[in-house]
Amino acid sequence: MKQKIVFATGNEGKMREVRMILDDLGMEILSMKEAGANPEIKENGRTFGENAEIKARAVWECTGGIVLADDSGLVIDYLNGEPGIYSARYMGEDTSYEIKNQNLIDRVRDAKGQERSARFVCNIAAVLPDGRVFHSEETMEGLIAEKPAGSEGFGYDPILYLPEFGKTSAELTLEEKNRISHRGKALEAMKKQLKRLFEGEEK
Ligand code: ITT
Repeated sequence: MKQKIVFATGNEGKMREVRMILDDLGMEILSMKEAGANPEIKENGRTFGENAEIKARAVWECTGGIVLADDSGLVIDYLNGEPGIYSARYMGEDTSYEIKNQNLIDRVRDAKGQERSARFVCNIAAVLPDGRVFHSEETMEGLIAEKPAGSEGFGYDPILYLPEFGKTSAELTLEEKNRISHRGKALEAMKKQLKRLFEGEEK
């Protein structure tokens, strides 16, 4: 039987990326919904890492096994790190990203060049069957775009402009984004940690 990993997210955009990135592990990847877990999760941590661990642990309490979670967000230097760990909740969970993205662009309108620096951050927490927790964290660096562009991805992708590509994150294909993104890199690092652990345990 295939080994399973449960991924503790309710965000479909994240889940689509995660499935592609974890595909080569040869394990069955289940969303928490598919695993039948729907715990009440209070994301009251002070960092991406604390929140990722809160989500992974809450789902692990329901399912056991291996559970991964992602806490991520957009950090804008000109706004002292906002929206940061509050990215999903910024202006309210039900406010459209069209409105949130335009609002952030408006708030940085006086910033020029490098003053517009920003990044996506992703922390992945993994809880193992025995309850041990491991983390990985990565970023994708860019600038806040002058105007939103692109329709791929989700969330704040249309406003993170990536100078090396001359495009926003929402103008990359799923494959291109996964190769360079905060989530792609953090999950690759986590895959390495997990492989090392499993190999160590088989000896
Ligand atoms: P879960 O907690 O269920 O995983 P969530 O969307 O609430 O879903 P977070 O608390 O980690 O997840 O918030 C992450 C938010 O940061 C997300 O909703 C987007 O607004 C933003 N974000 C993170 N990664 C992103 C990406 O790759 N592209 C665009 N926006 C991203």
